[in-house]
Amino acid sequence: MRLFIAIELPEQVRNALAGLRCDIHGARWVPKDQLHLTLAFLGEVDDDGVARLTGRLSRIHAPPFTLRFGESGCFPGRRRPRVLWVGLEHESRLLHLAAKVHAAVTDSGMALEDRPFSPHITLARIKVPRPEEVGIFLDRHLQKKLPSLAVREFILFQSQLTPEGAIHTPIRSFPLAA
Ligand code: 2AM
Repeated sequence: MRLFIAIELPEQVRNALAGLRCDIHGARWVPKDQLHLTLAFLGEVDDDGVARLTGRLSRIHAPPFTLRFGESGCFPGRRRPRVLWVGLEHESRLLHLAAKVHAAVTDSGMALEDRPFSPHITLARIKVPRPEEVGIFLDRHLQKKLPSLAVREFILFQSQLTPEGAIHTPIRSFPLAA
C-alpha cells in the first residue's frame, strides 16, 4: 500500500486554514478533512515492510508539543507556484520527532526523499501556475491569525489514489508521551 506519516490537524485549525482559500485560477484546494502536516512520504510498501515500520514507529519516544504557524509560501518558488503552503515555526521538538520518524523509516529498509524536512501544510496544488496570482494567497495569510496546534500523536496513513482524488485512511496512531 501507498503510505505516509503525518500529524492530523484539529477541526479548529482545519477550519482556519480553509479560510485562506482564495480565487486562484486552476488551484485545487486540499479538502478540509484531508489537511495534514506530512512527516514522511513512503510510497508503496509491502505487508512485511508495514510490520517492520510499525514496530519501529511504536518504539519512538518523544514528548507532546505545541506548534505555531509561520510564514506561507509556494513550492518550488514564487516564479512557479505549483504548491501553496502554510509553514510552521521550526519547533525543536517537531524537528526531533521528524528525525526519529525518518530514522525509523530508513531503519525499516525504506528510502526517503533527499529533501530536508521543511514543516508545512499543503493547501493547494496548481497545474498551470500563474505567478501573478499567488500574491492574493500570501496577502490573505498575512491578514488572518491562525490558532496554535497541539500535537499529541502522529499517524501512519494509507493514501489511495482514485480519479476523484486521494483517500487518506489512518492505519495506526502513535501517541507522544513526556
Ligand atoms: P505535502 O504536500 O504536504 O508536502 C500524502 O500524499 C502526502 O505525502 C502529501 O501531502 C505530500 O506532502 C507528501 N508527499 C511527498 N512526496 C510525495 C510524492 N512523491 N507523491 C505524493 N505525495 C508526496
